[in-house]
Amino acid sequence: MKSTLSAKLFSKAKTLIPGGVNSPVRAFRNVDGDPFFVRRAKGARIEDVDGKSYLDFVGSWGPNILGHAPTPVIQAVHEAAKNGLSFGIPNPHEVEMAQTIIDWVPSVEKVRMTNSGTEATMSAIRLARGFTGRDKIIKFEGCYHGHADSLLVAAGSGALTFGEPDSAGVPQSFANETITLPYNDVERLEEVFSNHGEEIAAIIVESYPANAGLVFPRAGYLKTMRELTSQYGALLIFDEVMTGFRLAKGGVQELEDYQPDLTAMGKVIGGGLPVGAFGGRADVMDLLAPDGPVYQAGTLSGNPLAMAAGLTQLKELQRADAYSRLNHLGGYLKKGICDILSEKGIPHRVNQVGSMFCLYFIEEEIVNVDTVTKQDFSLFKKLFWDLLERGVYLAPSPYETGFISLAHTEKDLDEVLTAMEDAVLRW
Ligand code: KE4
Repeated sequence: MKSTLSAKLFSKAKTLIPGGVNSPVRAFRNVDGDPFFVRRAKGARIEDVDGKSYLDFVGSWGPNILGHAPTPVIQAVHEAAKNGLSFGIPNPHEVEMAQTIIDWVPSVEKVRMTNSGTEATMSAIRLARGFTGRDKIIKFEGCYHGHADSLLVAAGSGALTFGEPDSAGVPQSFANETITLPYNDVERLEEVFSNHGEEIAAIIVESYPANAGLVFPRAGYLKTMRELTSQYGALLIFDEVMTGFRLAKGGVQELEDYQPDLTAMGKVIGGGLPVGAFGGRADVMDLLAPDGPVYQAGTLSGNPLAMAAGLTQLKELQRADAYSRLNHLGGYLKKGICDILSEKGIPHRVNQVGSMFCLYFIEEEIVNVDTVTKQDFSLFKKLFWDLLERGVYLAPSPYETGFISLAHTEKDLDEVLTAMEDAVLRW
């Protein structure tokens, strides 16, 4: 390993922190390498501790929709910090954030803040079980909803009834309550409901799955989920932790025009600070403590700094052209990548919606995670390192989605495309 400061830090980190990281994906295991360490970031660029700078297409996995360290957000955090860092007592920012989320996401009538996306999805599932009095939930292979036990469950051998733990430490008894199905397979979904419909508390689904790259629901798939959950008295939970406030003010719900019963949110609404939220039908949300029997809590939930950061970021997104600009930049990058790889005759597919994109080295339609695993991972890995060398940071995993921010310009995207063309020409 090169004797860079990043390398030295990583060696030290591995003696102190499991895997040297505070979240597994940061360890670069999916690209067989070691991570760099960041010193600072501004706008579309990050700088590592050795002074090398990169155009960033990860954006802290979604929160940084304005780019890094946007001045209005930094100022808002400074101002809020002067008045105190955390109270554990209601503060005005929480009311303004709740009102903003309810205004932006029509299906949300009441909302509660959490400190992460995991807390949001975990709490939404507990609430759905409390509301329906049922235990089973349905999730989909390739969808990631954070690391709560009920959600770390792969499709078991008896996928129609029992799941299998997807992580050590998850009891089989927990996995038994999670039915994991292949995504985009409407027949399997209908079969589960006809056999177990009365036992199912909820479906939880990434509205656009973005943890197996970026996968789109087939026509009618979300409609079927909505119809089956309504028919059998189960709840539909949209996990919009990544897509919410990013693809549109109202997230995928606005684009697809389906209303879930509950929505999990996060990332963008924290402006880069720790945040999550879950909300939806008032008659469901009212079961939460202290009014109702479903307990849920958090010392730092709704803390003033994350609220100030998130509210300021959302205000910036109300600029007239914010989402049209993000959509334009996403389409611009997709076209450029496809032109380069088509010219070179390399099988590929770019799934892109708004400012989210994923490059796959496979040509067929990406139906679900099974298709994703068929792609040429060696080409992905080669491209990742070739671009990093040229100052472009893509997500260090073929299962992650890329993010463009309002700080990116066409000139930045041209820089990426030039780097990609230069790299691919040498393959
Ligand atoms: P957190 O608990 O990491 O805040 O959110 C969990 C979560 C929930 N739902 C969706 C759709 C998510 O994508 C996530 C977390 N996203 C990953 C990136 N794919 C976070 C990166 C990481 O794990 O370090």
